[in-house]
Amino acid sequence: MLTHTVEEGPLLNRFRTLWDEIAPIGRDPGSGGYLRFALTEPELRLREWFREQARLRGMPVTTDGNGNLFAWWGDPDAGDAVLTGSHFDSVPHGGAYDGPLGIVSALLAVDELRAAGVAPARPLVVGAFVEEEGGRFGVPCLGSRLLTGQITPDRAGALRDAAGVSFAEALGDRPTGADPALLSRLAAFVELHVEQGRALVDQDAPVAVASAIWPHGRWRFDFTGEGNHAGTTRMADRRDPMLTYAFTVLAANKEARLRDAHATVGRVAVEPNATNAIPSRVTGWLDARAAEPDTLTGLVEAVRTKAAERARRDGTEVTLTEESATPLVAFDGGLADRLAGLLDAPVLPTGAGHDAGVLAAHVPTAMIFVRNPTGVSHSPAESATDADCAAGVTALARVLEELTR
Ligand code: HGY
Ligand code: MN
Ligand code: MN
Repeated sequence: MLTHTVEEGPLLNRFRTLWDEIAPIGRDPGSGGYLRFALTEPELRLREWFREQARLRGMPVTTDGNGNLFAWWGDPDAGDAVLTGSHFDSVPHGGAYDGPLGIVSALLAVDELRAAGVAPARPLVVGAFVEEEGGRFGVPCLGSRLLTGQITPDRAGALRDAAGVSFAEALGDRPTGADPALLSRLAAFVELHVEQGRALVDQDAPVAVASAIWPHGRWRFDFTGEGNHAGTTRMADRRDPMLTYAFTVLAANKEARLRDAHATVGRVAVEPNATNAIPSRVTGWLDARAAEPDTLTGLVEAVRTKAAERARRDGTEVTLTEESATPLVAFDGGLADRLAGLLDAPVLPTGAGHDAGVLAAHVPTAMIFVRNPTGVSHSPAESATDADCAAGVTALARVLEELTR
């Protein structure tokens, strides 16, 4: 096990030292991206690393029975605690920073406060949420949705990964679900996250405070037709769901552009998925997001209508199933303004979902973004400079000092 005592020296070096401890974990040598799916070996190693880092800091670790971990500086039962943290899991071949930066920065912020002799007047707790990306079990922010009761333990426990393993099996037990007692002991939640866009690069600012998260969701399209031989079936006789799927992808792109919204189909499954067989079924997942709820509703309805029209032409069937939905999240305005003033930082919305977006309905919540020079995320190209990450730690430490007075 890699052990690490708090290094002396500039924060930038201490960031790099701690960061280098986790950088190799789950990294795919081919793509340079990360394969850190919830509760699989790489993410389990990161959870163990988290426990070790907490132990080195004398911070007891609790769990809420849903796979979320909490390392406490102060009495877990005292109440009025300030939570900070993020997630370890990644999308397939995702970047290094999305998630882990919030956890590493939180640990280093604790070190900064202690080195400055700060004694928080209320508990400070570092959280690691499970399955934020939904990359293994299909529902994003699964851990924070369980904690807040947004999803039932039965539905969450029954979610299965591509190999058929259920979340309950991966967790080792049925998730316990909502924990209102824990939520009632939280006074605030601040999540630091790498920015997933170019706003900070264009504003030349190292950190920003979040104002809102766009409403967004995931919808599963199931297209069914008639599987048949690629060589002997006349084009006029086909009922090819791949055709309806392809048209739907183009329609989603067009309808999003018309609404200045975002629509992505990044995941598809084909049965039987053979080069020389007309598919019997094609499943495509639509990720749709828009600045306003009505725009999002209109976008999804337009895509559904176009898909149904095309299915009639193709002689195929199409069904649409909502798999997850996140309403517009307007972060606590007073808190956002207070942090923006404290940090002299810009305030900006994001189209990316976060655990902070789930907790915001239960606890005063804020987000701090750290500049991403490429603006790219959910890709190996995601990046952040050590200097900006150190600036993020400093910003988070100042915010936590302010909130735990
Ligand atoms: O998909 C998202 O917006 C987040 O990164 N889970
Ligand atoms: Mn992400
Ligand atoms: Mn994230």
